[in-house]
Amino acid sequence: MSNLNRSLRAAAVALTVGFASLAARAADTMDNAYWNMPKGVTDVSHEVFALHMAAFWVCVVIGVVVFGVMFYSVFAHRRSKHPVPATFHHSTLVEIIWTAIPFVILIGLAVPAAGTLIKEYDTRNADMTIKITGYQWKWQYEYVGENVSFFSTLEKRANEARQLHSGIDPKTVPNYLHDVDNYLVLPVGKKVRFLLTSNDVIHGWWMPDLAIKKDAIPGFINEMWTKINEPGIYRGQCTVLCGRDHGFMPIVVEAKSEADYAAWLEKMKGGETVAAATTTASDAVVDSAQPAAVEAPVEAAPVEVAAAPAAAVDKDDLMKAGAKVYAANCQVCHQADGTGLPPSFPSLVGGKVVTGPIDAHITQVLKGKNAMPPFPQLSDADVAAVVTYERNAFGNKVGDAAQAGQVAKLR
Ligand code: HEC
Ligand SMILES: [Cu+2]
Repeated sequence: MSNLNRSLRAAAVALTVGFASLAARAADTMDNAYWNMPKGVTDVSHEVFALHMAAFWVCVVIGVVVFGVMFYSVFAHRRSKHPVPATFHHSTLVEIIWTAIPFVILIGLAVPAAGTLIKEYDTRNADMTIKITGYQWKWQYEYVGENVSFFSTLEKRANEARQLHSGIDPKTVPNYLHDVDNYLVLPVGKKVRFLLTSNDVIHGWWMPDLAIKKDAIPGFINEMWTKINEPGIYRGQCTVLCGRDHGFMPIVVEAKSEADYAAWLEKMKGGETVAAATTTASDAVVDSAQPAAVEAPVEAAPVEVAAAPAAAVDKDDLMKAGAKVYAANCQVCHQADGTGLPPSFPSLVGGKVVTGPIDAHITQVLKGKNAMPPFPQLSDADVAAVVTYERNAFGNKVGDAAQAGQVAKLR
């Protein structure tokens, strides 16, 4: 008997020690587990993570206690042991306890959570402000007071790969559907306030590593803020189902040191875009009195543009390039054969703009019109190509061709 007692006690001790070390190991893994919520890189995101873990462990303890009592009762009071059931009912003490304990737990969770919420909503005393506007299907970032503003769209290679029958294996595209052409660049250690709105439907701006997520609603301005602790690249997504390309408007934040950020901002004020350098090319052309004679800084331009020099491009080449630009950017609405989806998305076959003056056609692509979004992120060469393509494909036979220089002047 005492032997049995001793081994039982030993087993209990072993279990306790085992459980404690397991719990410590579990807590450690949970901190960085890819399937858990990310810990993030801001003070607020760390608080959010701590709250999340606290609630989680409370749930684990409750689960263990409740199921423990249940399994114990099922086992200890089984019928073969106690054929005659007890007849007591109602225990005021037990009822008070099982009301008081959850009450204490809930208050214990609510107090720190409210503190974090209040912090999250406090957008005062920001060092800088960025206005974010959602579009179907891209984001616009305006650095308020800095005169810097750009669009951020799905990275080009991913956009090609996602097309039906593209023949490109998405696995070969780095950060497939999680990369954009122009990153939202932010300084570390600065309180950044965001003003969030939308130009068409409701979108959602979500950046898990910064623990911020809010809806972008047309006609409303929502506020949020962040203060990033670590330089790096952070990825997020639109989180409100905003139409057919909802899954193709990712968000990328690049946090830079203050000095690097300042240098980046200076460069942007000089008119360069983050990745494509397309505006540099067009600015160079605009600044010149004789656009055709000027060589665009080809080495700074993306590969596709480099293939198209500033001098007149052959119409066949424009048509070939235009078909690709069309498939990647326009086909979702205007369809592969140009017939669109009337009445929402008009047919381009014999369209008024498509068969009208070419300048108006180019302008509509650059600036958009009503439900047609603007495409300022396309390079001059790409716009020239797609406009030429639309005018001479789908049975249209306008016959003329657009050139990059012409597009630059209309930007
Ligand atoms: C989100 C859907 C959408 C996408 C993507 C889109 N368009 Fe449109 N497009 C429209 C709508 C809507 C109109 C009608 C605008 C209006 O007149 O109110 C339109 C009209 C046009 C017209 C005028 C048609 C005519 O002749 O009357 C042209 C040209 C055009 N789009 C070109 C393009 C090009 C080039 C692209 C790609 C770079 C593109 N569109 C991408 C929705 C879209
Ligand atoms: Cu969206």
